[in-house]
Amino acid sequence: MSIAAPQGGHEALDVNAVRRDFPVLEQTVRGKPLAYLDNAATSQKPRRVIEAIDHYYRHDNANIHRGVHTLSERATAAYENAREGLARFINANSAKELVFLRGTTEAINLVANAWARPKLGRGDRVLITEAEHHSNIVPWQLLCEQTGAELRVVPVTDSGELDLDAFEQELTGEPAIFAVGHVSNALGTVNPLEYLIPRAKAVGATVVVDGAQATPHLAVDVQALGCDFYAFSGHKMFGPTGIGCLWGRAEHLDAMPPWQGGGEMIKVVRFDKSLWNDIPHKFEAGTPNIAGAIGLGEAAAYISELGIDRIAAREALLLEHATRVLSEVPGLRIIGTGPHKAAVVSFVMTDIHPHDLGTILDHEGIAIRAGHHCAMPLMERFGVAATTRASMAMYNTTEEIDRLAAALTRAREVLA
Ligand code: 7TS
Repeated sequence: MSIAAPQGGHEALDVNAVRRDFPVLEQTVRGKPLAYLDNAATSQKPRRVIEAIDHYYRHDNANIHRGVHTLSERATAAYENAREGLARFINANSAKELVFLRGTTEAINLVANAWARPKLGRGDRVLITEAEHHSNIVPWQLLCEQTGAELRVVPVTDSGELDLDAFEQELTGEPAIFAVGHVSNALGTVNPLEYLIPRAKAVGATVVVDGAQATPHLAVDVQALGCDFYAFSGHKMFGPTGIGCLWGRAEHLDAMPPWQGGGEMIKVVRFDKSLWNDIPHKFEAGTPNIAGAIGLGEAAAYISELGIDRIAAREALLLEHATRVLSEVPGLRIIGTGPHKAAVVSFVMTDIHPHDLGTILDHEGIAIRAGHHCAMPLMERFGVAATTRASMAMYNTTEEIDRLAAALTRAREVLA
């Protein structure tokens, strides 16, 4: 295990050592070494995350917060310890501001239902952007249908960045909610939250950030950002599937009614009136994904030990390389060309359908994603039905990117 570089130090990551942390990378697919370039869909899991889950089931498995026996105490400590670690990971004020949920999708639905629905009505506005993932569009659309509020959308420019003039114009309508992605999954654009959030807060909006694509790549400090809610998913940051978090300001979470009822989320249940548990447990009805939370805590510790700055530096290098070599492939057009991007390259190739490319690349052992990336309005904005997307993590190599470019050049010769 590499230890995080000292403050200000920029000793580069040892990529070969990092790759050895990920058992899944040591395989061939269709006779070729696996080149896993689909990290925006889900990232791979380091051995220590797999082992933390394994350890829990082998030694500590018990239900939490209720048992009086040793295993239950251990399971509860491990689960709450994971929460503490994740709270530190995003610099939350307190671990009670961090709710364990299934992931970003469930987190945004929770905010829409428990925070926004009781407050909004006809005449209110919900502002989102054209670049959002469906999970930061559809919950707001449902909310607007239920409350009579109006959904407004900030467009993106030809380079895939938010149109800041249009954003300013929308703020004059004083939206009640501004829901925005930190990093676009489809294009890789990093939104300028340090500008957007204070502006939206100044007109009284509640700011909800979809951080699904940010936590694996950038340092996230929810207090410095100044947003109201921040959602993220474990599986995109080297943790397990089916677990993620909603961070919310304590005063908001305290003021919100529960969303789902059941065990865990109550203090007292009587037929005439029940009393809700304290936050964050008020929002964790039923037996949670205990092993998932423990695995996610371990994933955050892994990222912290590698050093998020060193991860970001490595990914910047991969992005620069991928942008250069893919731009040289004949007939290839990159969509999303802004100056601030995570290591995602989305592209189309003249006369070749992304799904055909995906199949050809799989024969080369290269895993990418082809499709609309759950961002159909964004595809429509760029006049395409789908793109091919290579999304990198710090364990990827320039050789893998070169293999991708070579395979695309050959595909073009065969198909176009
Ligand atoms: N928000 C963004 C920006 C995402 O990229 C995704 C998943 C989600 C929300 C939903 O996260 P979940 O963990 O609740 O499913 N994005 C992708 C993708 O780009 N390819 O597959 C899933």
